[in-house]
Amino acid sequence: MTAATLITVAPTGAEADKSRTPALPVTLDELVATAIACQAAGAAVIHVHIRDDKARPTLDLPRLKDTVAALRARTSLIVQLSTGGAVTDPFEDRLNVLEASPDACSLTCGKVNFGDDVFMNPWGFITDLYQATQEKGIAPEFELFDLGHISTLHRLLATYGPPHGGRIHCDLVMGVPGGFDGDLRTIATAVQSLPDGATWSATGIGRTSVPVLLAALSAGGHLRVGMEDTLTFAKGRPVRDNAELVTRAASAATLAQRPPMTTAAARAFLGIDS
Ligand code: KMH
Ligand code: ZN
Repeated sequence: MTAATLITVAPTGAEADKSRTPALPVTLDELVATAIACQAAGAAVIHVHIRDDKARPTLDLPRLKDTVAALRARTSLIVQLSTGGAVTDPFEDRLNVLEASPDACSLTCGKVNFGDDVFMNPWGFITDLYQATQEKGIAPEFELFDLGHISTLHRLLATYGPPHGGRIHCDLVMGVPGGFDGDLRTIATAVQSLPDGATWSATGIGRTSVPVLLAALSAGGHLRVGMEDTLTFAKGRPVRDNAELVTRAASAATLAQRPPMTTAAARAFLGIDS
């Protein structure tokens, strides 16, 4: 079991509505302020989705480049850009995200029902994206929403070899209607199916957030939290800001005798240059 806990914050996502969630960081200034607060609270990685001037999700490349630069200038967080985007984003735009040269990116290993929508990730897109990460020296994080995604991950590694950085790091996204349930039994099943040597974090969507956090810590996993995944801190109590979710995760990790990893330790862990 790793002696420290890698905490990723996913502060914005592509789904939450700013008009109903004023604390959601959607401007660059809001995102940078959030990043600074979350690093101070114990995060080492930031999973980034950006919004346009009307707070709609976008994959606009100049904006992504500005975002990467601003986060690097003001924090030492590992900048992980989302290549998942929103369910409506074309594959071409999602591939193009890598042109913003982040440290890391998400790479979802299969399609999944996503509420009333479908989040599309066909094999050809996965392989194009994976090979581009290898060519550009970007560390992928394998996003797993369902058990079949783990089969695809095995196939991907067997076909194209190890990821940039050498670390096979996965994120179990649990509690999406149509994907993994967010419970201990499902975590145990998923984890025993991962490739040898892989490390993993877990995040629980909505009400599965706290159960998944506690189960992941108990099972030796790492953590992802943030307003992309939950807007409720406790029943009837909206999240105040992303930093309070990171603070809670850091406290639980410390209680579990696996305190938050520093950003420098996280870079070494994931094989990302400083
Ligand atoms: N917004 C979801 C459709 C990722 O960032 O890579 C996809 C998602 C996964 O959030
Ligand atoms: Zn995301």
